[in-house]
Amino acid sequence: MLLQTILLLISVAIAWSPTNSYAPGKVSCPGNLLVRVANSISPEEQEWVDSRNKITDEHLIKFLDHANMTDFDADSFIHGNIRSIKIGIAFSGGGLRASIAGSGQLAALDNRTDGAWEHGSGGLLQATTYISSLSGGSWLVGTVSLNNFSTIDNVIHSGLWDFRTSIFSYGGLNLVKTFNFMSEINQDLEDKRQAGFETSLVDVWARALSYQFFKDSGKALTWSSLQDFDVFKNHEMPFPMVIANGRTPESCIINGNSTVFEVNPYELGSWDPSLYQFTQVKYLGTNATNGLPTNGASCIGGYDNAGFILGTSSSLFNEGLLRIDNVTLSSLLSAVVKSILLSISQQNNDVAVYKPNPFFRTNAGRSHKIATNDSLFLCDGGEDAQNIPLYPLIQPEREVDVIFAYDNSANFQGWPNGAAMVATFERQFSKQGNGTHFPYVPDTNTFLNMKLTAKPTFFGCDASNLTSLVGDNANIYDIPLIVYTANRPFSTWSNTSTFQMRYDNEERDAIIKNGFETSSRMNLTLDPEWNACVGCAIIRREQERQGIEQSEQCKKCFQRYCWNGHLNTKHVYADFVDRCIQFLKRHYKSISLKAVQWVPSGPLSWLQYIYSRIRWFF
Ligand SMILES: *[C@@H]1O[C@H](CO)[C@@H](O)[C@H](O)[C@H]1NC(C)=O
Ligand SMILES: *[C@@H]1O[C@H](CO)[C@@H](O)[C@H](O)[C@H]1NC(C)=O
Ligand SMILES: *[C@@H]1O[C@H](CO)[C@@H](O)[C@H](O)[C@H]1NC(C)=O
Ligand SMILES: *[C@@H]1O[C@H](CO)[C@@H](O)[C@H](O)[C@H]1NC(C)=O
Ligand SMILES: *[C@@H]1O[C@H](CO)[C@@H](O)[C@H](O)[C@H]1NC(C)=O
Ligand SMILES: *[C@@H]1O[C@H](CO)[C@@H](O)[C@H](O)[C@H]1NC(C)=O
Ligand SMILES: *[C@@H]1O[C@H](CO)[C@@H](O)[C@H](O)[C@H]1NC(C)=O
Ligand SMILES: *[C@@H]1O[C@H](CO)[C@@H](O)[C@H](O)[C@H]1NC(C)=O
Ligand SMILES: *[C@@H]1O[C@H](CO)[C@@H](O)[C@H](O)[C@H]1NC(C)=O
Ligand SMILES: *[C@@H]1O[C@H](CO)[C@@H](O)[C@H](O)[C@H]1NC(C)=O
Ligand SMILES: CC(=O)N[C@H]1CO[C@H](CO)[C@@H](O)[C@@H]1O
Repeated sequence: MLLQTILLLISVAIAWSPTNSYAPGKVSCPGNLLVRVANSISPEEQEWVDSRNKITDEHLIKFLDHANMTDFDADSFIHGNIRSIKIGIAFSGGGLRASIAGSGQLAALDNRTDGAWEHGSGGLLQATTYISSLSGGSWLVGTVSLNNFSTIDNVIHSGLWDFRTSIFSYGGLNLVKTFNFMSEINQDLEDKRQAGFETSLVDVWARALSYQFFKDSGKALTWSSLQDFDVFKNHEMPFPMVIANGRTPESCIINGNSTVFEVNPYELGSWDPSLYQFTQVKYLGTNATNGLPTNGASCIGGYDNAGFILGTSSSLFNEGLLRIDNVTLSSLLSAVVKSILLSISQQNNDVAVYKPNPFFRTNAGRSHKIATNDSLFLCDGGEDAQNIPLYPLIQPEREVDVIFAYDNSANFQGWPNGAAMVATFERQFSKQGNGTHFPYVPDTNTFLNMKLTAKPTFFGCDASNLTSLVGDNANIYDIPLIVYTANRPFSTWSNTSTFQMRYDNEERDAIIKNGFETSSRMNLTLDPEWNACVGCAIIRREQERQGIEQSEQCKKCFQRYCWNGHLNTKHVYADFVDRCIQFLKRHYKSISLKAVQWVPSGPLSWLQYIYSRIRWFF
């Protein structure tokens, strides 16, 4: 009994920072180098995915059986495959809007959600191998993953995700609560400094965020602790990843040439030629040269605080902390705030400083810029315009067959216009593309004009049309098919501002419901065959690899959902439509699906009719 208790305590301790606080502390080093070249997935990931495949195979059979596909036998197809089908899901950035809308989209794929099996795509999440996220999307994936792969319902009911007061004014008018919050953050930063580490604004941001996303504020919760969660060890959840952008020290410009980083439960690093290295995320903070602890330095644990990783991916927002209103702060409080602000390094407010740099003097990258500085600088994963985290999912080493890309960006009146897809498409042709491939997508005007954001759209439907993208060595069947779904108003205006940090519970729940409806074709009412079409997308690459002809049903689905390669690059009559909508909104405060199907009759209804025609222009 005692032994069991001790073992339990040890196993709990592994999951947390060795100091049981925000400060990193000494741990013993692993037997191997801390870095490796990015020419494959890590052995740990490989082993994990091999086991996960067995589980996703079985769930996928259940999902496909239930999808009511004609002329298709899921069991013999999946068991007869050369390799397991791998599904990836990506959640875009876009602040709390992206987290909240994304959570509804995710809930519709999660078989544990009420109604998802009956009128959503329940079970798809259970059949998924990878789930990637950035910025606001990472708050969603981070919350779910690090709370024991919780359901969205549980997250909401456990009291997390309370956005009634903004994180920038946590505690609201309750000065005692606010004071405690500020003092605790101040103490956490002090702890980290005392342990010998630099702090930046992202540390404050990381700590603040954690109060909304983790139980007991996740002070000592590490990102790598995912490795120790039973749900992860038993391969019962998808493999979570978050994205950040690297900044070469001498430039602050983030563009197609910047280095894209991913953080997964085992590693942090980049596939890009400018780094082409991964380091073990558990030992961040260790002084190392080319992956070897410098002068026999001991290794460090706890630097990879979970909030710190999410804060890095969403560093764009930490500027908000500097806008804390001096006037309304009591003098006591402002003393604490000042002490926090004075204690952080003032260089670049949107940049997370990782010092020591885990890649110091590594030399596999083509450009050695990142490896020569003693600090590694990372910032918001969406700052390079690739606001959907597709990058880890299109790495050929991961062999992903289909990606469900959820776009909750704000490009046009708070709605997405496919710009994130275009950015990822273009990047494959740059030096940094390094052998990644992404199907053809049109320009953003076409996205709007052809209503590719109005309902889910498939890209790269025929691998045979992609030969011009790949060189001689690459395999067209390794380019994933993309199922793109954009944020859309079904039952509520879900295009709230990216910087809105306060939501009351009704607004939050309405956007979650709308997200469910977005990813389920309005609970399957707009297309009762939707799950069959999803099934057709999932099995497409494997069918192509085996030379199997699509069923008539799948052909029809593809006619319905695939981008047909046509362009319509004209500017929409944005101004006109906008003015109409403003006018209509004054008369109709609420919107509903009725507006889409409205038959004109009675006074004012012609307005609704016009509205139903034009709103799908967006
Ligand atoms: C299954 O699909 C067929 C034809 O596609 C349709 O007639 C039938 O109603 C569907 N069944 C269910 C339960 O959706
Ligand atoms: C769609 O399903 C979800 C989950 O069951 C539910 O919350 C929502 O109210 C449904 N929407 C409609 C329009 O029925
Ligand atoms: C989802 O849950 C239902 C029961 O609620 C079960 O019959 C089905 O097999 C599950 N599907 C998957 C893919 O796990
Ligand atoms: C995590 O979830 C599993 C079910 O998925 C449950 O059996 C386990 O007790 C949970 N663990 C904690 C620490 O909540
Ligand atoms: C690392 O980058 C920072 C920020 O650009 C710069 O101030 C510093 O001098 C660099 N250090 C080295 C050793 O190059
Ligand atoms: C990327 O770098 C190359 C040269 O190294 C330059 O020609 C190109 O314009 C850069 N791309 C962007 C988007 O800045
Ligand atoms: C890492 O090395 C630097 C410079 O040698 C030193 O100042 C710092 O204390 C070291 N940190 C740890 C955790 O050993
Ligand atoms: C708050 O006050 C300090 C000094 O009084 C000033 O330096 C700082 O810029 C102010 N911050 C804001 C957000 O106004
Ligand atoms: C939401 O969308 C509507 C219609 O596109 C637009 O009129 C409104 O301004 C948008 N709201 C925000 C906050 O962007
Ligand atoms: C693929 O190419 C064929 C023949 O060129 C064309 O008919 C078809 O529309 C293309 N499919 C897509 C999805 O672009
Ligand atoms: C497929 C491909 O081009 N991979 C390259 C990615 O970048 C590294 C580092 O420059 C090269 O070694 C790989 O060959």
